[in-house]
Amino acid sequence: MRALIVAPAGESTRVASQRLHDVGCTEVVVAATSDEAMATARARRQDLDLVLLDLELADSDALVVCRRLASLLGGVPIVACSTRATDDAMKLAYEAGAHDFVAKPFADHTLDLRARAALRIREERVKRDQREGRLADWANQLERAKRQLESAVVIDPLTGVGNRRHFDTLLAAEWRRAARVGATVSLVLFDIDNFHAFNEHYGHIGGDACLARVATTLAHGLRRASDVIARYGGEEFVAVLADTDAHGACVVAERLRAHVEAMQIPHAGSEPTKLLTLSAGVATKSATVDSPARLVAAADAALYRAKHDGRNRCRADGLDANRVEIVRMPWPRCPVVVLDPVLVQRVPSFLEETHAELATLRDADHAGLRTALSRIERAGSALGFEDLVGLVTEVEGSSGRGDRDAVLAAVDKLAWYVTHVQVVYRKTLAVAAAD
Ligand code: GH3
Ligand code: MG
Ligand code: MG
Repeated sequence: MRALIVAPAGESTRVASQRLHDVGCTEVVVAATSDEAMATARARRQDLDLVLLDLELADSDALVVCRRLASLLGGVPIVACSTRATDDAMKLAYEAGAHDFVAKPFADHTLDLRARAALRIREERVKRDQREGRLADWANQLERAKRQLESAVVIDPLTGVGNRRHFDTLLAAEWRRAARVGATVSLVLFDIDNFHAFNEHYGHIGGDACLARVATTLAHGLRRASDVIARYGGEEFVAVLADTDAHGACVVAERLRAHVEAMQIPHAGSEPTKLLTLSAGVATKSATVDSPARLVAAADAALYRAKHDGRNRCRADGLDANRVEIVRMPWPRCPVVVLDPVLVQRVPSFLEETHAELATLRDADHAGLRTALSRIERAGSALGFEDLVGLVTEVEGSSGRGDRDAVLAAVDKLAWYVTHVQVVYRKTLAVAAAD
């Protein structure tokens, strides 16, 4: 234990120093002036356990020094001492941050007992801080492990793109969003051609490396932030294309097919190109009248046709993909927010709850509005919807001014945002391209 005595040099200070030694302080530093005291406290703030402060410092106001020491040293107890042990003096010392007060001259054992009690408190505080530090470390480690686990649940480890489970959740979420806004969802199923023969010829390790390369090419070939690629299973991949019609989906499918062919990965067992290629099946359904299962089945049937027609080509449900003209489609100007895939379970319910809550807010009073808005802002910011802050502020500002029309317009704007926002669950790809 280490102590700092702030007191003018003299007999009383020498006695105090001896008593602090006697109660277990292995080191006692004496500072005779306030500057010296602050300098020592700053230099030794990590290893001081007790301060004895004489309130009759000659060079400055001891209560000011007491306050500064208390704020600098945090949990280190300060025992004030003075020859003027009046109620007022004690009250002022406690208010300035002192932990205890001892009258001077020190009566037999008084200082020893008080110093011992203060050191015990200090010891308890140090132990408590260490316990809390350990708990905080555990909590951080747990949080990290939880994130890794959540990520492992949705990311395919071989290819780095989303896995089948992620695809299922994502399609359900996108379907619900598309149903809200009356949009279509397109799906492209890709299947590598003759991959069984590839494995037989180049071995499974070569096959695995090839799958990772194809996944990277497919993921990088997507241009809209809202398009997502996932591993559907084995050597099959799937792209979910939001707000994309059948023509647009065929254009994307054909572009990705061509990208994979352009990689020129040798495939001895694949006729006639002798290159690794893939086939694609495209389907588009309206979210208001169809179902995700029927969308997948239609894409699967189209993929079967692509294989049947000779592989290395795209076929679309109800369309001849080879005759599709490339037309410029206006991209609906929905806000896009890119979020971590681990949030895929939480975000849709947040958006739906907020959508429902906003519908009830048109008749709410100022207080009701504030409560609901602060919940929306807090929950939205925690998930990563940064635009919500500005939109909520706009409603609050209008409400504060008592401008009813502006409040309704701002609530409508907020409702439009949560209805239309396009959430993309994507991690930055870190898949190394293997040779
Ligand atoms: P098709 O052109 O008709 O699609 O022929 P295919 O041989 O690709 O089709 P099939 O579905 O019969 O075979 C898929 C093969 O993909 C089976 C297996 O050898 C291979 N495969 C599936 N998953 C993996 C994987 O994770 N790693 C490797 N290396 N190969 C895989
Ligand atoms: Mg297959
Ligand atoms: Mg195949």
